[in-house]
Amino acid sequence: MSGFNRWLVRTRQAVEKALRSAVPPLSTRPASIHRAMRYSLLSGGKRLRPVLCCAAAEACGGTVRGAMPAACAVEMVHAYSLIHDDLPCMDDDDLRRGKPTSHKVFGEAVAVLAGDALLTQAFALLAAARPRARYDAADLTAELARAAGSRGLIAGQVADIEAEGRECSEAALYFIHAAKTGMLLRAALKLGAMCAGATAGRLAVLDRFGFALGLAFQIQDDILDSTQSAGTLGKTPGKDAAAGKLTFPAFFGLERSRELSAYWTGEAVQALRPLGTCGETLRALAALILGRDH
Ligand code: GRG
Repeated sequence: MSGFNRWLVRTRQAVEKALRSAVPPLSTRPASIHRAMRYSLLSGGKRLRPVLCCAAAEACGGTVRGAMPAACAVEMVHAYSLIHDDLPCMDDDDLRRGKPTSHKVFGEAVAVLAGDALLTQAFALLAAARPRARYDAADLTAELARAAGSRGLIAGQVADIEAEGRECSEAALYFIHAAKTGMLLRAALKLGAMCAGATAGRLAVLDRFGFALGLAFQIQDDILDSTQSAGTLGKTPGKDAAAGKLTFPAFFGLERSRELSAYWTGEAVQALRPLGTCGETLRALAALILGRDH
């Protein structure tokens, strides 16, 4: 196993352990909400955002341990967004990560509340974080709020819903995906760097990397969605196209989407240059993320 693969296994294990203890156990009343929170949070995602957060911390001289509260907070926001995105009033999905979606198992009311509770708990974690010099818990909280709020994730989701079945511009396509996918990836990287006390210059480097990585990741996701099976993806494929969603393959076709994915991958790698050898793990993660099949 390569040094990077060993790092990845170790870091993912540390993330899983931290996530398990970051939400109340089933013995906390009411058990139903904690069961639903744990079902979605601990159901085997790729943990890309927490791992990027930890790698960014190390690239800036910090530690995985120091970045862990922020890494868990970002994953909780991600888990909340997936629960809500799968609801009948949004994408109406039955399958996520190869398992029934939260509302299919627990009913809509508990699923909505599990998402709300995970989002709330994410900010509680950050409020208790003790980052290094330059930043405090309020800075971390503001960063995550910016990414998750109505100028970030939610902006992307609303623009996505409003674009459905309509003729839209290339700018609208980029806006939706830079917000829906890019904002949380950028926040994961910046929060990791902030936990390490990184300079504003370093944060800007990671932000540029996250922006390009987010676009490459989303284009790749759209391509996978239109070319892979439910078994590989762990979710129902082709739903976006069927719903008239504004995706990269729908707008540009598969061939051009593949070129764009390669272009933004190149931009992401280029953005890491100022980090020199400190950016090695992030570079390896970008290659892994963009070579994935689910
Ligand atoms: C606030 C309801 C709400 C939604 C915000 C994030 C989002 C918008 C919706 C979630 C669905 C979606 C298609 C998001 C785009 C980003 C993306 C491809 C998410 C899947 O991320 P992975 O592949 O998932 O990292 P795992 O399962 O590995 O954690």
